Amino acid sequence: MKYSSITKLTLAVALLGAVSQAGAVNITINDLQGGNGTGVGFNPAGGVGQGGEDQETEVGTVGSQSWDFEAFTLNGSNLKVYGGYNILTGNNPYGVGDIFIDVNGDANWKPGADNSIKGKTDNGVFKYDYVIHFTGRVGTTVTGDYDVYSLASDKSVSLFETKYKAGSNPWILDLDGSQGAKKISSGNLTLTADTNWRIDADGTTLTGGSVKAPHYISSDIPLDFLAPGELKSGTLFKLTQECGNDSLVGRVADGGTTLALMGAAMSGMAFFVRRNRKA
Ligand SMILES: [Ca+2]
Ligand SMILES: [Ca+2]
Ligand SMILES: [Ca+2]
Repeated sequence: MKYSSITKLTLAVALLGAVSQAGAVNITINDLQGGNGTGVGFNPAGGVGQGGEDQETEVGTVGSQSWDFEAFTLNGSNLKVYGGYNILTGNNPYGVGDIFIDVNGDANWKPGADNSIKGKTDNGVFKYDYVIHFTGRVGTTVTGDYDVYSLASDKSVSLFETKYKAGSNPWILDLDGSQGAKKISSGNLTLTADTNWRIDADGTTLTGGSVKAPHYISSDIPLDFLAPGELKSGTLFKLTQECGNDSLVGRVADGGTTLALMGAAMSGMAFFVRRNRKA
């Protein structure tokens, strides 16, 4: 049976529609640090929403929207960060951390992996595989430009710790001390502000926004630097601030492989459509 170009195009568009509806998922999981920061609208017992991460900072810290990381979402192979904390300006006096990625399930991301606050540690402790490292850092601000490094899981990669919360460690890559970090990609992240109290994050709800302290939604962070097959169930993302006030953890759930494949299928279909337009 031979399809006409128009039929092929219709099929491709229908598939694109189906994929885009099913594609975006909130992958946030609980950071496993008990309790909650103290503040108006912050329940001492813990946060709300997916992973209990909304209206939540770590115990003993300031609980407020301006310190709250809220969610990681994944759409195909694009990662997004949601938070009341402004990644680009930071929140005086503490700037944003790097986004650490584990692709083989051996990262020691849970509290207790590194109990001390001694300034630096190394990736023999944490075993992350990649890091999205923000550049152009001046004081608490970053430009949104970032470089991506693949990381050796040993002492050849040095990491800065947070100042106050061991359970949120590590903070950022210590580039000067890291022969085992290899630059493989780069990009730029921008933010969109939403001042509504309640917003939708890919089918889940985030709260606490206002004109004074909005929700900041990052642009897509393409994960196409990962090797084929590395974006799958169990792949994990981790982010915090210099103080460690809020730790945000995302992990691709079971069925995530399907999600990633759908992302790949979507790219394939876009190519298919373009080819047919030329014909
Ligand atoms: Ca919030
Ligand atoms: Ca939070
Ligand atoms: Ca948290």
